[in-house]
Amino acid sequence: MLTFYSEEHRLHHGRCELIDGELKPCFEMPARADQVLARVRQRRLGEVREPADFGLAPLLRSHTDDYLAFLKGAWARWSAAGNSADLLPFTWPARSLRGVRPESLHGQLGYYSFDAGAPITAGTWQAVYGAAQVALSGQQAIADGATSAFALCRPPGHHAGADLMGGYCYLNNAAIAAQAFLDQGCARVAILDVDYHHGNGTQSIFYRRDDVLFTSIHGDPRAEFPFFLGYTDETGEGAGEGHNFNLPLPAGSAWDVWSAALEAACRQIERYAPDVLVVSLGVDTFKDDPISQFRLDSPDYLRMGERIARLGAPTLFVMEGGYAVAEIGVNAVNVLEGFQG
Ligand code: SP5
Ligand code: ZN
Repeated sequence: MLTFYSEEHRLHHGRCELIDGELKPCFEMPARADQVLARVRQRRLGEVREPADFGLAPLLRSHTDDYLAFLKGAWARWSAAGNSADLLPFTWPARSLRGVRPESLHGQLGYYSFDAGAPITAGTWQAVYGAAQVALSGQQAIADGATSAFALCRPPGHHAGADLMGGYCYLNNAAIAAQAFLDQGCARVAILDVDYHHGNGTQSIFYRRDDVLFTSIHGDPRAEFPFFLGYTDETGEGAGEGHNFNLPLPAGSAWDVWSAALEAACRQIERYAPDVLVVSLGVDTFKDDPISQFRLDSPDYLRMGERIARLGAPTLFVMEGGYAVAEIGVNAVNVLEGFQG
């Protein structure tokens, strides 16, 4: 399997996030991608390629132009005012406030985010742009006839909405790739999101559409981030009705419970008969993940890949979460090796 990877991910390295009332070093760090790349090479998964540059146009298919302009320009506005610390939001337009777009940088930061988990640093735009190009390069490889590809994206993307960052995510790499398949003539794309957290951004981008089936297995949002989306009664709207399928699971879920949910998701995907499959591949379902509550073990990821392969669709794997850094490479590449058989 071809892997796409860019060194530019390194330009994004947030300093801290708020965890249990303390500022702790960001769990979403460059070493994550390094570990995955090292394992890809160690297992000789296949060639590792630099991404091509498809420009901004395919990003604008899933994100608004004002949001992209904000993301691209935020650091320059911040540093021009004499700042060098990470740029973090602290006020949001929650209920009873207005969804206006203020002029100030911090007002706009709240307007374009849903949590304080997506710091903007000097290199964030370059890194997130690079990650989107990595996803698009994987998409292109499959459009050109490959049966699978791995987009080793960092930062991750599935929490990012059309004009919203959060949960370590800025650009929705999986959504951007899925939209590119449609724009190149695919009629139906299925997205299977196996990250521990609900892919709220991906769901929201495609919620009213019937050309994308979104399925997600995740920690029950009644108890887990992102809390405000990911419930079973979210089934799609308008033309999208019946094309959104959430499978929340309780804390402590291990492979027996998780694999039953995977089976249910796979049946939906089989019924939809997609032209291609995009997998939002988070491995924060691992038993020793520092911020998550499922209990998958490393060999379970081989089984996961095997089941996904039985769907029989050309498959683009897009890296999402996974914060047990020492094991992230083994777990992610196990899915890919399981897929290859
Ligand atoms: C892409 C992705 O996986 N994003 C996840 C963002 C999660 N942010 C919220 C983390 C809250 C962690 N609380 C853990 C408490 C441990 N004592
Ligand atoms: Zn996650």
